[in-house]
Amino acid sequence: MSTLFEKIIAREIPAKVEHEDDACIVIHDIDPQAPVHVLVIPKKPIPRVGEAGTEDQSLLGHLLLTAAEMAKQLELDAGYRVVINNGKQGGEAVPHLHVHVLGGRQMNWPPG
Ligand code: DGP
Repeated sequence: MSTLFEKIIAREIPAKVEHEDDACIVIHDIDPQAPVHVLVIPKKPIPRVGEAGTEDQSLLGHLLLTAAEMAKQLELDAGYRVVINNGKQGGEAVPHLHVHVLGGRQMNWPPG
């Protein structure tokens, strides 16, 4: 069964798309936790970063570089946070790897 994000990639479920290329899609989060909150999602359905393999090395790099590019595009010049939730205790709700990019407000530490 395909994940929610596979359905968004296939345009079976609508989303506000900020960017798309051969390897990933970037959408605005439906429940934003900051004024800007986008998700960088690989088209390859890797469940979580802990299940990525060495064959995914360049894809993982691409996701981070895309996250930084999105932050520039969305004018997060004052700073931003990049987050990957992994597994249940990590707070991962959708079992398809995604990189959160959050900005537009002061981020706190430690995170909740
Ligand atoms: P995580 O907890 O790391 O698995 O993050 C999943 C994120 O996905 C969460 O911030 C909310 C977002 N999300 C869940 N359902 C939808 C949806 O249907 N559309 C969009 N755009 N985002 C969604």
